[in-house]
Amino acid sequence: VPFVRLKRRRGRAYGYLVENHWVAKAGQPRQHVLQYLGPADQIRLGDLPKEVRTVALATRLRQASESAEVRRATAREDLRRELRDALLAGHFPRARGTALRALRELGIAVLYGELIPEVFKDIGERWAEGSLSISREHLASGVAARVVEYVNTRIRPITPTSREVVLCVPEGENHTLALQLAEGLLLQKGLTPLNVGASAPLSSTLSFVRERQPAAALISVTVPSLLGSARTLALQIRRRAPGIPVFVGGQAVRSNPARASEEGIEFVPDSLPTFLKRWSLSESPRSRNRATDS
Ligand code: B12
Repeated sequence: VPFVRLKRRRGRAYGYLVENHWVAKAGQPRQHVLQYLGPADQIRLGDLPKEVRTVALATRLRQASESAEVRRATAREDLRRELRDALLAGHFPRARGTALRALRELGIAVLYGELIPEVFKDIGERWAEGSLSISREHLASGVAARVVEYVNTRIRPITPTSREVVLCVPEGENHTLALQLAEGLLLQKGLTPLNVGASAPLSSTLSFVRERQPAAALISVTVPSLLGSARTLALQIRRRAPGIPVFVGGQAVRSNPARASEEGIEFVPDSLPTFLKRWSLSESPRSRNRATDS
């Protein structure tokens, strides 16, 4: 009869489906591995043959997944702290190394949707209360921009297409890190981000969108008093380039989640990875993409 054996290696348990064979010559049984089942925290009892599902095994698998959860949470906290410290120190190689480790261990959705915003929330609070100078905040933002740029160049799309998505902020908005995060997340989805960044006058953004006819436009707005400008930008895009879906998100939207969406304009209070995970381009009308002048 087969059974499951859990073997510990470097603090983590791994499962094997094994069977005992009687070895006459040796006068004792020998264990025979039928199948390697992977890390114990990832084994689901229901996937195993009925005859091996014991109460004791269920308990041990539950314990394994609980301690894996603790390990992940600790690793996440360590990475967040290391990233914050490296950014505040203005240390690019260390910040890049930590970001790459977070990318590997936690994935891009956690790095871009949780760690980086949390680190900057922390930095922003210290800056607001005066315990962090403007220079150090600027240093951290500058290094973060370079790190995100670096991580983005290493992203390989899952399913490449050539569809373009315009990324912009309303006039007067200087918080642009979210646009860079969106670049990486869109690249991963196989889309081509066109990040027009900050300080573009409204008219220029409008003619750009009209000319490129992207699959969508994403607007990020951080400063709450610019929420109105973001809405105007969205309405103008819809007027000048009808049919292009526009999404408005960012801290200003998150702090006003009741904002009603309008025809073709959606105010999204989610993080970028959460939004992009549920957003599928097939919902939006196909547009003419011009893969010219780059
Ligand atoms: C870095 C920073 C700056 C840098 C920006 C550098 C740059 N190139 O981006 C600089 C120095 C330019 C700056 C300037 C200012 N800043 Co500033 N800044 C910050 C800081 C520390 C981090 C912002 C950031 O990049 N966060 C990380 C990003 C990635 O997180 P996020 O924006 O939340 O994005 C997530 C979601 O919101 C969402 N999302 C974002 N965009 C979109 C879009 C879509 C479509 C969707 C679906 C989702 C989505 O997904 C993202 C995660 O995946 C914040 C503190 C904080 N709490 O964030 C203050 C903060 C935003 N700044 C603040 C202020 C006051 C200012 C200034 C007015 C300061 C001044 N007196 O000059 C100016 C304003 C300039 C302007 N008009 O824009 C205040 C805003 C307070 C308020 N509520 O009004 C904050 C909160 C600091 C504070 N605690 O007081 N700032």
